Amino acid sequence: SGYHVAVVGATGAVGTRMLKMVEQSPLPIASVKALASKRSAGKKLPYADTELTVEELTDDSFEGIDIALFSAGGSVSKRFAPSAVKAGAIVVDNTSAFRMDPEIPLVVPEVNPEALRSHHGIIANPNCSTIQMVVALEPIRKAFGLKRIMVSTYQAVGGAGQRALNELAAESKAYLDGDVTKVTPEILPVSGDKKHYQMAFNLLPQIDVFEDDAYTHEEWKMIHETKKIMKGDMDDPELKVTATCVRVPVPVSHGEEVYFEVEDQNATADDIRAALTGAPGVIVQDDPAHQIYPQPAIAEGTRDVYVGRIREDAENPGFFHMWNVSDNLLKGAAWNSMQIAETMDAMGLIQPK
Ligand code: A2P
Ligand code: 11C
Repeated sequence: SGYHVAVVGATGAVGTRMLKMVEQSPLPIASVKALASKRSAGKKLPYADTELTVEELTDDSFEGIDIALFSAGGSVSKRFAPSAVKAGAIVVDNTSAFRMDPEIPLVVPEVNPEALRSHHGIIANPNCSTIQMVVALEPIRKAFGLKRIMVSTYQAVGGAGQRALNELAAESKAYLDGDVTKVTPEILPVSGDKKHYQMAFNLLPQIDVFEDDAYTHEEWKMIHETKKIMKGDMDDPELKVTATCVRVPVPVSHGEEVYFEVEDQNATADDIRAALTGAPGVIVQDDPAHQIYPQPAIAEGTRDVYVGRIREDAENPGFFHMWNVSDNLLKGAAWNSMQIAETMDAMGLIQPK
């Protein structure tokens, strides 16, 4: 016996990695179903030493399924997650469809695993840029209290999906061949928005659509998701968060410069470094004398959040800077989702049927 698992969006940038996370999980896995749109039905995907045949997602896809990992966009989750719950599956949803629903836990296992206990069948997986930031900030909040976060992100193209990665590759090649205009941008910054811009050898200060207040929706997510995840602790005073999100021409792994204020005015950079050393999911790479600091090219393919460049702000007591990097498709998505399922198993909240 073991868990029957379904991956919805199995052909995508996150879905293919979800299959890897299932394959590498220590949980007993009895079967795996790869679901995607009608376009991909019949396509083969590698799994362990065999392959899976992609099936079209329908309301009947979840019979006998214990764990359903969703990453096929918010509208697909809204439409099909209820069918999965009805069939008795636990849904871990990697889209923004349910994150702000007060009845639905929004979980990063290193930060707020206890929130899993109040689930009603659906668990929301936060946005990638939120996840890596809260993993790095939670040990600091626990030790010194946290008053304020000001974050600037350097986000990888893979966050916008496989088609965005293909666009970056095509533009980069055209640029190096001498004429980047040979490729017409169609996806970035946001596939559904009116204008599209060159990403190769460029920076785009727009991730997701603009809100009325001139913040982008990605920035909105970092602000509100962080509060929902971190303020689960009732002792925490009001936490102030602001964000600026920028897309950089890196394929995988987001970087973040996090400027934050702690409550304990006596804390030093050494204290912050000590609190992060050995913290769950965190690896400190912070040795300026030897030019050691986190980098996307090194983080890609791994599950941890790497933290470095920790330093006191020279002019504002109680304020610090740190730089963190994590694979946005793993800890930011596929791994955090599977880790939620593994944590629920360890907490006795799920078991194979
Ligand atoms: P498909 O390959 O059949 O289009 P990415 O984030 O990399 O763009 O991947 C999106 C994933 O979501 C893909 O697996 C895609 O499948 C899947 N998907 C998109 N629309 C639907 C839909 N209506 N029903 C099921 N899966 C969908
Ligand atoms: C990006 N953070 O880098 C986005 C991708 O809410 O799950 C993830 C969007 C989300 O484009």
